[in-house]
This record gives sequence, structure tokens and C-alpha cells, in this order.
Amino acid sequence: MAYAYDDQNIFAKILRGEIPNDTVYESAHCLAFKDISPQAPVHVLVIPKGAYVSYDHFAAEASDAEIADFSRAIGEVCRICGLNGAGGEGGFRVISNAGPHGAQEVPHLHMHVLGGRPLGGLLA
Ligand code: IU
Repeated sequence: MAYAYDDQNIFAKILRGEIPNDTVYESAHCLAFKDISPQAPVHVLVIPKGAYVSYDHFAAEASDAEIADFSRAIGEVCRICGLNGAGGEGGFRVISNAGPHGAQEVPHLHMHVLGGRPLGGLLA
């Protein structure tokens, strides 16, 4: 299937430096920045620098290097933000919305990294 990418979306503009962002971490293939409307004490968006709409698009077309870098970037954001999923307390959530059913607002793949408070049930 062909994936259509709109290069005028807000995250594409952030990646081009046309709009400022509050960067938390940057790597060869990824940028992580604070969500402009945080839903938790830690709310960071991790995005690939490549033009991917959604996770299925990314998984289908990204290189192994991009996929590995994206996964590592999420872990780096957790480390930088003091989120520990294996420490017996605390924890976090990583989630990516896709398409209308996923209530995706920005059509550039992003992982929300949320933490710093109890987040409740996933569908709460
Ligand atoms: P969604 O998964 O596409 O629904 O989430 C988009 C997120 O992008 C949402 O949490 C917004 O607050 C966030 N965001 C942002 O951080 N900066 C922006 O300029 C815009 C949206 I527009």
C-alpha cells in the first residue's frame, strides 16, 4: 500500500527548523521534544526525521538503522526524564495514535512518552 505524507504538517515544519521546539533529545534519525500541551509531568514526543505518517508506514519502509535508532531514542528519553519501567515503582506509557480511529492529530509518526504520575487505565 502507498502511504501519502503531507510535508506541510507541523512536525515536518519543526524538523525543517521553521517552528521552534523544546528539544529533549536528538539522534541521527530522531528528534524528541516536549509536547506543547502536556498531559502528564513528563510528556515528550519522539519522532523519526524521515517522512513517515504512522507506525505501520515506518515499519514497512524505514531502514533497520532508523528503526533501531527510534527504539533507542525512546529509551534515551525515558532515561533523560527519569522514567524507569523496571524499578518497582514509577513507570511510564509509550503510545502512538494513528489515523482517525486512533485520533491522530498530526500526520507524522510520533510516540508519546508519558510519565511522572499514575496514568490510570489505558482506556480510562
Ligand atoms: P496525536 O497523537 O496526533 O493526537 O498527538 C499530537 C500531539 O502533538 C498532541 O499531544 C499535541 O499537544 C502535540 N502538539 C505539539 O506538541 N506541538 C504542536 O505544535 C502541535 C501539537 I499543532
